[in-house]
Amino acid sequence: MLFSQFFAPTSRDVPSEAVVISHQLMIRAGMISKTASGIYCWLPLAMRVMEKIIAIVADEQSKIGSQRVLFSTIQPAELWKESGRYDSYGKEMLRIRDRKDGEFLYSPTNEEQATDIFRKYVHSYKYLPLMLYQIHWKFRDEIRPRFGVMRGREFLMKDGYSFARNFAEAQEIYQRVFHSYINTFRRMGLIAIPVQADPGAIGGNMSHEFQILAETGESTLFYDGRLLNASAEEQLSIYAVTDDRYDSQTAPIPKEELMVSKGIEVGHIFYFGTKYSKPLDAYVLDENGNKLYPEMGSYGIGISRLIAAIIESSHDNRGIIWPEAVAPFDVTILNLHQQDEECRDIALKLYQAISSKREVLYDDRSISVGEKLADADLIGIPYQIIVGQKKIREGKVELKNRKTSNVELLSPEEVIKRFTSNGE
Ligand code: P5A
Repeated sequence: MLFSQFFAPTSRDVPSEAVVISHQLMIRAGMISKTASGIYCWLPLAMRVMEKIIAIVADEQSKIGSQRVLFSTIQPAELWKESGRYDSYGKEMLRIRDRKDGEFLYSPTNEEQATDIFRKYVHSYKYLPLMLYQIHWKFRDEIRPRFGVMRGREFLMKDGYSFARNFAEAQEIYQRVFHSYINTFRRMGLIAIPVQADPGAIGGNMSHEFQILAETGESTLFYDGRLLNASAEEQLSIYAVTDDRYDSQTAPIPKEELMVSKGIEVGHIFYFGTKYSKPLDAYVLDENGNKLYPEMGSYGIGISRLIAAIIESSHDNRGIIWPEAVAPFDVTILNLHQQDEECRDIALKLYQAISSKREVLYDDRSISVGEKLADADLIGIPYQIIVGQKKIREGKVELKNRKTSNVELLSPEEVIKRFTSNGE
C-alpha cells in the first residue's frame, strides 16, 4: 500500500474529551472518527487491525469446535419477554418500533436468539454438545460511554453460546473456552488475567472475566501473583477477583499478600445452566425420549475494546507499538527524500520485493522528514525501513525496530532477504 493513497487521516490535535492514551492515539493515527457519543466509524488502519484480531479469534473458536453464525442485530421484543429480560434489561436496551408499531430491539447480547435458533432446529440429544458463535455489532445505551471505543454504546463482540447434555459436559466446555481465551489473548501479544466475576445481567452461577493489565483500566484486580506464570489449567484454580468481589471471609490469601493492578475487561464467560433453555422451552429428546433442557453458557470477547486495550498496554510517548500478530502492516518503508531518484528507486525496489511476502506500507508522500518519522512512530508498524540520501550513498538503509528503537544498518538486499526468506 502506498501511503500517498492510503486513507489514514493522521493529526496532531486531539479533542479534550479523549482522556485515555488509546483514545488519543486512535484519533491521532486516523483510526476512528466519532459519529455520536459512544458511536464511531472505523477507518482503514483500524479495520486492518480489527481483521487480524477477528482472524485470531475465529481460528481459536474453530479449534474448540465452535461454528460461526451471524444473528440479526434486530430482534423481536417478544423473544426477550419470553426470557423475562425485556423489562429487567432496562434503559441500556435500545428499543425500536417498526412501521406497523411492532416492538423490536437492537441486540445488546444474543442469549435469547441463540436459544431460539436451537429450539427451532435441534430436537435430538445426538446433536449435543453444540457451540455457535458470531462476531457482530451490539448496542448498549451505556449511561457513561467513555474512553473512546473502550466503553462505547455501539461495539463489536465475539459472542459464543454453548448447549450441553448435562452439567459435566457444560463444565468441560466452559473449561475448554477458558483455555482457548488464554491462548487467544496470548496470540495477540497480551497477558490476560482470568478473574472470578459477577454474572450480572447475563445471569448464572459461574463466571470469569479476562482482564488485561493496564494502568488506565476501569477495574481493580486482586490476585495471587502465581497467576502470572501459571499454565492455563492452573489458572482456573488460582485466586483472582475484582475489588467489588473481594471478601476477606472467603479469600484464601490475606489482602496484603495479593497483587493489586488495574485491568481492562476484554472477555467474559458465563455458565448459566437452563436459565434460558427452560423459559424458552428449548429442549431435545434424550435416549429415552424424555425432555432434556440443554445446560448453556455464553462467552464474550470485546473485539473493538481489544483494539484500545492493546494500545493501552503497548505504546510509548511517540505512539502505538503494535504487537506483530495484530499490526496493520508488517513493515513500513520511509523514503525520506522522495525527490531523490536513487532513494525513489531503492524504496520502490524494496517495496515491490517485500510486498510479495509481507504487508508493506510505503510512505511515498512528499512531506518533511520529521513528519514522516513522527507518523511512522505514531502508527506503530513493528518495523521501519528508512531510506535516506546519506546512507544510500554508502549502499545502506536503516532497519528500525519500533518497540526497541534498535537500528541496524543493512544493504537493501539484506533487508529484502530478512523479510522474504522463510522463517522470518
Ligand atoms: C457473553 C457473550 C456478554 O454479553 N453475552 C454474550 C455475554 N458478556 S459481557 O461481559 O456483557 O460482554 C462481553 C465483552 O464485551 C465487551 N464489552 C464492551 N466493549 C465496548 N464497549 C462496551 N460498552 C462494552 N460492553 C461489553 C467487554 O470486553 C466484555 O467482556
